[in-house]
Amino acid sequence: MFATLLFVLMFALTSGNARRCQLGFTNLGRGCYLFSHNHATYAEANSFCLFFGSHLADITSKNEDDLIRSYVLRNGKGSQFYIGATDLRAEGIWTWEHPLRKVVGYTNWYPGEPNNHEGKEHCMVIHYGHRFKWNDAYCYTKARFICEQSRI
Ligand SMILES: [Ca+2]
Ligand SMILES: [Ca+2]
Repeated sequence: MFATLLFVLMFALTSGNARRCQLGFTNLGRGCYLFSHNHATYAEANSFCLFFGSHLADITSKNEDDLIRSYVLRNGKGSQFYIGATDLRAEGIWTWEHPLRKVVGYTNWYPGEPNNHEGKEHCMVIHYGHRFKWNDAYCYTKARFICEQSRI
């Protein structure tokens, strides 16, 4: 099954139209995104995205944020998704991981977040209960996640 998936993926990679996204990824605006159906910790989600030639999504503009939020609201297959920022390196200093840079400029934290609840929240999620605005959450919760890839 996994071998078949890999074969299909390789085929999609080599025969893909330049304007389309890799198999499994959805085109929104200028990006390609994979909205996972499986649940993983932050570290597992990060590895999954990298394995498929992508990275956990970094959301750097209102336009990109609106596209992703409206997609998950419409498609509603999960309540919580990891995206690609943490403050694991230094508490309270949020960084997008790919490429590594501080979360500055556009932000969309839910009111009261990030709150580093119990001193244990270091990974960014978007949650249905927060209208998919940003929250800091535990990194080891099994949650869905969003990978992002440049167009191929
Ligand atoms: Ca934190
Ligand atoms: Ca929080």
